[in-house]
Amino acid sequence: MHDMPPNHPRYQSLLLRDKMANAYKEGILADTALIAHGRGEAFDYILGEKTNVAALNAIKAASAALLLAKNPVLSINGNTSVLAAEDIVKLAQILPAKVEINLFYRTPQRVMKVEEVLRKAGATEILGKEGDDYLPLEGLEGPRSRAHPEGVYKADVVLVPLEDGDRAEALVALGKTVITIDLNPLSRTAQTSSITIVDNIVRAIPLIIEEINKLKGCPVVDELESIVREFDNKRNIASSLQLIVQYLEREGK
Ligand code: PTJ
Repeated sequence: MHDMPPNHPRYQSLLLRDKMANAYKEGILADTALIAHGRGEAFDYILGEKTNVAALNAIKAASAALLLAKNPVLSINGNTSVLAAEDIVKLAQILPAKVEINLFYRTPQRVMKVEEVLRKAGATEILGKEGDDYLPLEGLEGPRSRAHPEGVYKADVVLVPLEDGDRAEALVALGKTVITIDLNPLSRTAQTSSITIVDNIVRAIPLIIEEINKLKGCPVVDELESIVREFDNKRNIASSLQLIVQYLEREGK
């Protein structure tokens, strides 16, 4: 970490930047990962860097969908592994859910690096490794179409944080419930997913864990089903946009 006093107003954000820059140097991240991170930061700024009510609403629906799933899978890319590996492992354990590496810019070296990050965070079973079986996902081309037969391929609910639009669209077209975490409510991923959490992944995953622990006590499946049924993603994304507008109006006064 560069010399940065903890009382610096942008301390948390600078810590994350440093983590990402180091991970890039270690070869864990894609060439454009830092650009993706910067875009996320910009949206986080205009959301007041806080989890808002619309995000909490989506987090509740996502948690219920994950609890109801027969085969939930957490799909992990470079950015997600660097920003949230420990929380991802915790989430996979409490559900339980499978963890699968899926990279947009897939190279064998990066797959191994991401695997190492997940192992260091405590993951024991990881799908999508080099040499693992895979089947092509309809609607995607090349290495990006790889899906593990026991993982994303047969999953009913998939969490795909910080994803690209094509993949989210392809998974939805295959009839899967797609949950994403994306700070940009206008991205194609955000717009096409089944449940979109417009929040920073570093805040959202711990909140999903908290919500799942709460909902786990829920004795009736009906209640979880009605949480998912009543959730309207389009309306919820519109609320996120409204909250951005309100925040900017307040700041502009
Ligand atoms: O590791 P790979 O090869 O799979 O590549 C990963 C990246 C993220 C580089 C790749 O999937 C990509 O280029 O993604 P995009 O199309 O830039 O989309 C990433 C989305 O995540 C953008 O809409 C960002 O606003 C959003 N985002 C970035 N950082 C965060 C975030 N959302 C939530 N929390 C963040 N910390």
